[in-house]
Amino acid sequence: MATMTAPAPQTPKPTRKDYESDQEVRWCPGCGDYSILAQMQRVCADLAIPREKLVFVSGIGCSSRFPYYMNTYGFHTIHGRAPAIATGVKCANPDLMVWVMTGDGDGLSIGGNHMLHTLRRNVDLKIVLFNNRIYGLTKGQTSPTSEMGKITKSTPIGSIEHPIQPVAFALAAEATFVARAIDGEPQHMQEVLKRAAQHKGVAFVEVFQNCNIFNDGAWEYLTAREIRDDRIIELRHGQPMKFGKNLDKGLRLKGFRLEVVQLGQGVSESDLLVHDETDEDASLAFLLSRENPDLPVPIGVFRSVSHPTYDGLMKAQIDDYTSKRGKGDLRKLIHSGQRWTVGA
Ligand SMILES: Cc1ncc(C[n+]2csc(CCOP(=O)(O)OP(=O)(O)O)c2C)c(N)n1
Ligand code: SF4
Repeated sequence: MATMTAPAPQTPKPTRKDYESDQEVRWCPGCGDYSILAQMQRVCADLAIPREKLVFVSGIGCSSRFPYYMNTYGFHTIHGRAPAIATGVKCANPDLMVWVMTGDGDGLSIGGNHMLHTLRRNVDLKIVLFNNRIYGLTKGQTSPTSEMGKITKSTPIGSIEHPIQPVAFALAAEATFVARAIDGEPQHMQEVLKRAAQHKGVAFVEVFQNCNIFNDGAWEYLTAREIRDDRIIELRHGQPMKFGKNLDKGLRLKGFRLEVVQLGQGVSESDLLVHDETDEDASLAFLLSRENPDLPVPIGVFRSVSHPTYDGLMKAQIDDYTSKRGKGDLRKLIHSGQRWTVGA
């Protein structure tokens, strides 16, 4: 008689709710952070990432409250130090997917040095930088992305600092995945976060995020419905760089610079630049990342290349050394060499 085997129990596909914690969300009503949280929860559900494999690490700031709201592992750490702590988490637990959630102040001011080295080392971390061009938590002082001349509580007669461009910074550090999204474009943000999650190596995502209390409308000059199509260009790998309401404008190279051209006036699609996110040479991506009032602002994936990861190289080095020299003995090491006894 044929034996019947019972079908293996099916685990239901997770939903966004599975990734929501029971904590009350304490961001101001209308804050752009809500959108980032919602898209992240959707992406985790869509990719069915097991909750016990996920860790969110943050520094200090409104954005850094993020780990409380995810029903996963998480650390709310110290100002600017999330990349360092996340590096430790990832190196000690290579199976985990580790996200760093940071703000423009947290990640680029006090944490700028840590961010730089994490990016250049290609630690397999996913970094989301909430850029609201202000310090939100401390009630509206200038941040490293605030525009020149900005009036804030810390700059009552105008900021005299030139702002940093987070995407240009990440590209200059040779980050292997660099992208940009907008809080008000949820579908596009999901695509970008999914790509970041799937990237092997450091993934840096800048999100234009509105702080409606201390810097309301900071991105309106790009994102307002009436002008959005003319001010923003979506980068798509392998596609010509077109933009505009009727997709009738494009970008091409003129010498070492980018220029906007109108299609149809002696200019055809074949004259336009074609986006290649896999180009090892990040020069064009860097050109695209530069702020220029004459050019549209790119969103999407600027760069996605494959390099060995820091955590992978570290493990390989330790494994190789251990196979040659055997397992180490920390106690023996500490008690070896010259020692002193400090008397009373
Ligand atoms: C060592 C240290 N210095 C300064 C502060 C004060 N502080 C708290 S959050 C913050 C900046 C937060 O700005 P940002 O990273 O842009 O985050 P947002 O609140 O806008 O999300 C500062 C300066 C601190 N908590 N610790
Ligand atoms: S202060 Fe700004 S960034 Fe912070 S929660 Fe409120 S709206 Fe959001």
